[in-house]
Amino acid sequence: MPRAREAFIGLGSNLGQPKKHLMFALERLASLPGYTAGAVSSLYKTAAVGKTDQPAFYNAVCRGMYEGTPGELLRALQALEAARGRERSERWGPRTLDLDILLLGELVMDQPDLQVPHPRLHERGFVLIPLAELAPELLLPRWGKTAGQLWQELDPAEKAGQEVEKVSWA
Ligand code: A4P
Ligand code: MG
Repeated sequence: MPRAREAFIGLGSNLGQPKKHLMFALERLASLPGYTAGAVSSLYKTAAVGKTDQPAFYNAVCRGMYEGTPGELLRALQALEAARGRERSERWGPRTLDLDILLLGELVMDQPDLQVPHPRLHERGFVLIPLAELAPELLLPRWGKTAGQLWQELDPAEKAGQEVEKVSWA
């Protein structure tokens, strides 16, 4: 059995009833074999990044301990996405539920189907802001900086249009 690692998972949704999809994912994660749930960030309403002509997203980050391989965690997250009717029609397009592995302890891996830390984490307010809320002191592997530092240091041109607004989970 692999050793337990601290997992940070990014949650996103911009189709149907986003809060319900995210709450479903958090509930199911809490009972995922090998996963021990920890804190969940605030909920954020965020302007779509990448492909901008789509509805605003709801994003959050959760932390927990995961005892299993990275591939097992990816497959478990993809099963939860599928359970919410996720269809992969276009890259970066609208989705009912997107679950990304952001960090797995100190692990750095770069395989075609799985990169950890998440390769675009450092340029996205919808990840960095909730991550900084949950783990303000954590130095992220690969960058050796905190999430807050990465956000502050991000090129203003990349930051432009990345509105991130805290909203209620209720
Ligand atoms: N994959 C590789 N590494 C990982 C990882 N660390 N965690 C692979 C999860 N998956 C990982 O993902 C495509 C493939 O990435 C998977 O098959 C897996 O093997 P996907 O979820 O099928 O497709 P996607 O999400 O459309 O693509 P991608 O490249 O993962 O997109 P991103 O980077 O996740 O961006 N704007 C706002 N405001 N909020 C958002 O949540 N999300 C995206 C998606 C774009 N803009 C957004 C948001
Ligand atoms: Mg994804």
